[in-house]
Amino acid sequence: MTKSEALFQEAVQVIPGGVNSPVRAFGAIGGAPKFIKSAQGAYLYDEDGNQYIDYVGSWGPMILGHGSKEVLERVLDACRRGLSFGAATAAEVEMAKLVCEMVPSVEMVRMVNSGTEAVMSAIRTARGFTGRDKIVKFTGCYHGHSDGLLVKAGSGAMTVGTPDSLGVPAGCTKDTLSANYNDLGSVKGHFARCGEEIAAVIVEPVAANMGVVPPMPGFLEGLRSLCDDYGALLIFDEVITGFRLGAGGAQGFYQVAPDLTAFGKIIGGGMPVGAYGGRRQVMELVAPLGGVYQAGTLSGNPVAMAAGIAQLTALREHSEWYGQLNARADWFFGSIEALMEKRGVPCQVNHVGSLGCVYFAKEKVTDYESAKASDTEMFARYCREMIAHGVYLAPSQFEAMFLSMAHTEGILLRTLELMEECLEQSMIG
Ligand code: HOZ
Repeated sequence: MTKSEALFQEAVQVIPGGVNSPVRAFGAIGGAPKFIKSAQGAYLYDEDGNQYIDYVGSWGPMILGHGSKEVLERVLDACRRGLSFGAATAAEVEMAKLVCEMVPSVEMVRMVNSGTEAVMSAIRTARGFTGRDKIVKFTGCYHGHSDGLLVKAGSGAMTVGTPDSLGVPAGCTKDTLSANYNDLGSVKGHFARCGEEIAAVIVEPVAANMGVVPPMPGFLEGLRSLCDDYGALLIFDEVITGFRLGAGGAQGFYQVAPDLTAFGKIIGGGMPVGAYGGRRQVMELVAPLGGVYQAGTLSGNPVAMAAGIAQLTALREHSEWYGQLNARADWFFGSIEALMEKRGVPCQVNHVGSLGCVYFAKEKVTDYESAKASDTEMFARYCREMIAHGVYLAPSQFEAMFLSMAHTEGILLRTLELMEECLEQSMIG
């Protein structure tokens, strides 16, 4: 038995499913999860001493690669000065200024501890601002695990087959309306029926929790106009896309400005952080300035701020990195497509910049239904083979692949070689 297997056996006795977040249990692909001991650059190392090329990157934040020197030095320095004060710090001001400077639609920002908290608070703020209760979300988009948003959710909720969670009182979701991603008509329908009651439309500008589904041309712009027409707010959940598709996130990439934005893990450079921000007039409603209450002892934690400042500063100072990373990613995902075609594997490779997904599907994937049509059995076989060959992929068809600055051309080429070896085994099943 491997150390990972032994640890998993122990873990399931004391942690539900043996993991602290459902997708990590490998339930969608089978087998015991790998227990990770350390990471450096583009590599992960498990408790058994195996090395993996990592395409999870802690689900996005490790855009500089693991163990970035800038981030580590700043974090260690912050640790020596104190782990938590529960009081205002200069680092929070520096962090807020960085976010506002890099994302022009954000004029004020509030730090929280996770993407879940960021989204939940952004929605409360939108409801407070508009005096309305209803929100529109998209089927297959995942916005964290707060009650009102576990409606037709993506990510782990999609994998474990509980897109609507148990334990959520009907009252908590009665104001959540679902629409179809990339289908403006479905959003228009909601506005036509009850536009005056809709506080906000929340969307992942690139849906990255049902695999990766790019917005079709005009979709984000259409949401912007509908919100303007009906006096609703547009909220972008940039937990995955923020500071990844470019310094200005998806909103900079697609040139559509939301009223509010939720950020997550990436602004913590690997530490637990989230933030929400947007138009000054809206954010001025947040306590203690306004009547929308939200608080937290660990919000703006000095160690997390140190990591975030180091990562965002590096990204701001080297904006050319995005061009390099995205170009490398274009080539890599294009090569995967070519490889699959060569081997006659029916598949769709979706990607936007350094975010991508290989779906084992015959038809284009543009929304939840087409994502669900992919062959998850085939994915499971392929994913197990890839991991066995030393390529660590998210253990679910409905999660993204993340590239980092540490994924050199050599590492990507090696991945393609390993992928070619794996395809045969996974096709046979
Ligand atoms: N919901 C996360 C990915 N979209 C997974 C988080 C985790 O397991 O760490």
